Amino acid sequence: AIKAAIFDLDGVLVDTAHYHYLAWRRVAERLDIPFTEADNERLKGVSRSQSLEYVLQKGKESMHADEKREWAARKNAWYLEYLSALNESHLLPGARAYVAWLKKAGVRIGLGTSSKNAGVILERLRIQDWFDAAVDGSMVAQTKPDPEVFLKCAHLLHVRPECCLVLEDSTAGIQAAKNAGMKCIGIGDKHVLTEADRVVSGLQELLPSKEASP
Ligand code: B16
Ligand code: MG
Repeated sequence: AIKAAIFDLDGVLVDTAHYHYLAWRRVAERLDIPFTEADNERLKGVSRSQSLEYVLQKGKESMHADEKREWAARKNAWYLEYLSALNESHLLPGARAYVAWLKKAGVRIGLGTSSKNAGVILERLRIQDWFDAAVDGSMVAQTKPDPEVFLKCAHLLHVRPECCLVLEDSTAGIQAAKNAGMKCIGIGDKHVLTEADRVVSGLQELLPSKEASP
């Protein structure tokens, strides 16, 4: 039985995935590297530094470590610029109701995100108190698809991995959940998120009117 639900942040609880896309596209444009929606899909759930490596590889661009740090910082500054307008209205449909329903059913709630900006985002959305445990990009050594972030969260929740359900919008994140031995529901397009146990278009589809139990 499912005892804990671990939520990804960007693209699952809040619509920040689009801001990441805008910021990376801006980086790619400045570096004269083509950047498509499909490229963006590959960056979802992946850490900032690994994402930059992907963009540079695509452009066959080599760069010194210092310069990489500058571009990563620039991307984050642009991303934070987009985030400055963030508020509770940016919570994705069904997020609040689904979490409330799980809590009522006695399911523990975790956060498993690659983002190092998670603190700011949770604060802006005023949802810090939703989580029994939260693990973000500053607390792990490996990025998704490595299972570290989800295993660490399960450990903090005192729930065995096989009793955890992960909610994820990215291919890398779904692979991370499966690598952790967890169940995973993909949020998005079922033709893209083929490795998930099940795919829905949004959390609202998981609400009890349509579902019997977690
Ligand atoms: P930051 P998630 C991930 O968050 C994003 O999906 C990914 O696009 C981003 O590069 C990564 O966080 C790192 O974010 O630059 O804010 O540290 O989907 O795992 O919640
Ligand atoms: Mg995500």
